[in-house]
Amino acid sequence: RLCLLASLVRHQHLRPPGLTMASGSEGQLQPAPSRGWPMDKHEKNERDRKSLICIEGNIASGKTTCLDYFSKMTDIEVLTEPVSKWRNVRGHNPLGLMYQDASRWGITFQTYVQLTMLDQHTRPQISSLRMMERSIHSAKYIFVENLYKSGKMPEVDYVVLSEWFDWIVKNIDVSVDLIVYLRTSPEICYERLKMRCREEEKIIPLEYLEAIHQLYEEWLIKQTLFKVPSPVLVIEANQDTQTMLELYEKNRDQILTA
Ligand code: DCM
Ligand code: MG
Repeated sequence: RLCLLASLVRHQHLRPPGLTMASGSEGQLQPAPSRGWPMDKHEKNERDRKSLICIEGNIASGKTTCLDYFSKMTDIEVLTEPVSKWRNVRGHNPLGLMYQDASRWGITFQTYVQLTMLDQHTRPQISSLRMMERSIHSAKYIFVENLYKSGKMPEVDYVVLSEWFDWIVKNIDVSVDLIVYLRTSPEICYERLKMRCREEEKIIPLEYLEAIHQLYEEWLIKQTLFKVPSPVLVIEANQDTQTMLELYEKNRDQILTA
């Protein structure tokens, strides 16, 4: 499947408008990273026949619309971000606490995000294709990084979380076969955020979305900051819902080639 995708990438003319491969992966697809966790042969073969696509993008970039579209196909397993757990873990709301006071609660929330995303990555995969909203990789490279870079996460919190993350990547299979990056302008996300009206997110300023956007661009487009775990397919996603749905329809097969 990766070979097929690689050949599609090399033959630029096969790519419909609105879709590009990120520069760092252009024409030189890397094989999926080797899996560190000791697995017996049977288990490894089972996993190798299955693919994981992660839908990445800024807050309110339209990931849910994208996942909703693909969830209508019976042979795809869709895992959305476990936001309801993040808003209610045994009666506590770490997402809300993080937005109220990131310096105090950033580590608490991101530790829980890392755990719940690890749970998603390692859940037994039933169908041959799974789509996930974001990944353990963006949790670390985008959100934890942003908290640290903006001075809201103390270095010791950042280091401890990084140690956990590095251990996980080295010892557990959290590999990804394709990242689909929904590329939006922060202003568009800001508008969509206001419309969806999630209580905890009402205090998010435009500057926060700009910072997250910048990190996504550096990670997935420039590919200068951190390891990119798979090839990246970029979808320009500023357009309205109807146009986006048509774009997914038109490019369905190419996205699913992964
Ligand atoms: N979120 C976060 N840190 C993460 C992942 C998500 O702070 N590692 C937040 C951003 C949004 C919400 O969770 O407020 C998820 O919504 P969305 O999927 O629209 O980004
Ligand atoms: Mg979402």
